[in-house]
Amino acid sequence: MKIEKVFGYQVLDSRGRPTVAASITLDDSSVHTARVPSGASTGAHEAVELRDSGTPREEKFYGGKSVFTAVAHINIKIAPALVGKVTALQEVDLAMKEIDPSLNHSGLGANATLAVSLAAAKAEAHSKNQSLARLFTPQGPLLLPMPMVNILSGGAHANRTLDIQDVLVLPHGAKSFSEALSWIVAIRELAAVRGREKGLVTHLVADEGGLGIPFDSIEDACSFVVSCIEELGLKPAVDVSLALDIASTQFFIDGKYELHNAKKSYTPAQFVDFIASLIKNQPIISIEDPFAEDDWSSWSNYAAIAPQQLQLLGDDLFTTSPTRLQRGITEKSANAILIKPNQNGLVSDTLRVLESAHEAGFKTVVSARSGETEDSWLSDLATGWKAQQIKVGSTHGSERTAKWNRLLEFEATEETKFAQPF
Ligand code: 2PG
Ligand code: MG
Repeated sequence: MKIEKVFGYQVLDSRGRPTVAASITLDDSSVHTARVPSGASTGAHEAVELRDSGTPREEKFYGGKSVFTAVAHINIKIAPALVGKVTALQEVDLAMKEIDPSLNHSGLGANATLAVSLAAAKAEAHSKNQSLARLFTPQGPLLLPMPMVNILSGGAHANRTLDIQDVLVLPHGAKSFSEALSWIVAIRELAAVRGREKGLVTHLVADEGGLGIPFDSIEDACSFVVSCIEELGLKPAVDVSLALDIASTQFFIDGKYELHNAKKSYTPAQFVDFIASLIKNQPIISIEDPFAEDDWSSWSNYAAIAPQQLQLLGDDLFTTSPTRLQRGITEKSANAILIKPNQNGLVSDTLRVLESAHEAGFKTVVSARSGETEDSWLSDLATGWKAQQIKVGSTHGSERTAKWNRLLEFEATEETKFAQPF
């Protein structure tokens, strides 16, 4: 099938901030639309998200965050290069690289390129009469990813109620995706009730749908979630383990890790020890960004002493970049990578990063952003790509449940297997 029209426009994300949508119309008149997400704790090495701040296109009521420049790039630069071509993700991505050869997509904007790339993937799936997940796994059971789900939010997502960004749970003892999700919903509900009883603020639903409950110490936040897991009759470390997103780049200031709520300041070497003791004392199976995005030596120092079964996960460290992943593999900085398509800017290149990670024996977690939309392509990608893990925030907010519901749809209607990465 051929591409008849490519069209970009501005929509809103779950924080009410502008983001880019793109639609591709094929010559059978079908329309394939994709919307891109946006982060808050954004890594310095991510592909460039174009916003209009300081440009003539800036829309005054959006505080510089409008995306009309990126939208114009779709309509004026990308569309003419694609109209009339056969729809194929690889070709579309290649055409955009020819228009803007920069590695970080600073010319067109990664928000423009990703919107078109995703729409192209959806259009190609349609042209083959497949779902987006089946475009990548045409045959055999679909591998449903293990959900890594936010219970407590802090950092940039919840006005720093916690020094770290998230306390999440991994229900690795569950036998099916739907059982895993039922445990998570129960843990989040109970955490809300117990938090309220203790007089902690729980009215706040944070950016990713988690609970914004303030704790001064990371250990106390972890123990609180563990107590909820136990109260439900689930066994910590056996049924459900903790996962933390430390998002430490956010509090790495002048070479020191500054925990404001805990009123503590650590040198990198001291912070390595701090993380090591946290991991010893709590049933944590995965830790993301324990060290800052360019503090490579702390990463490899800790990796050398970390328990073997611990998932040491790079988000801001790798920013879904092939070169940064390569460095991490060489320096043995981590053993897992967070895969965020909008950190990279193209679907095909994001898949290549995931494949290189798997080849190097790394685990992969396909991840949403804190600013999301009701689109559910992420669930198709995580499943079709056999990522084995997915992170989309909590179980509140339609932009989050859209992803969970897509996975429940696969489980209900397709032949599936539930990934067991732990
Ligand atoms: C992260 C993400 C999602 P953000 O740090 O992993 O939780 O946050 O999208 O704000 O970068
Ligand atoms: Mg992160």
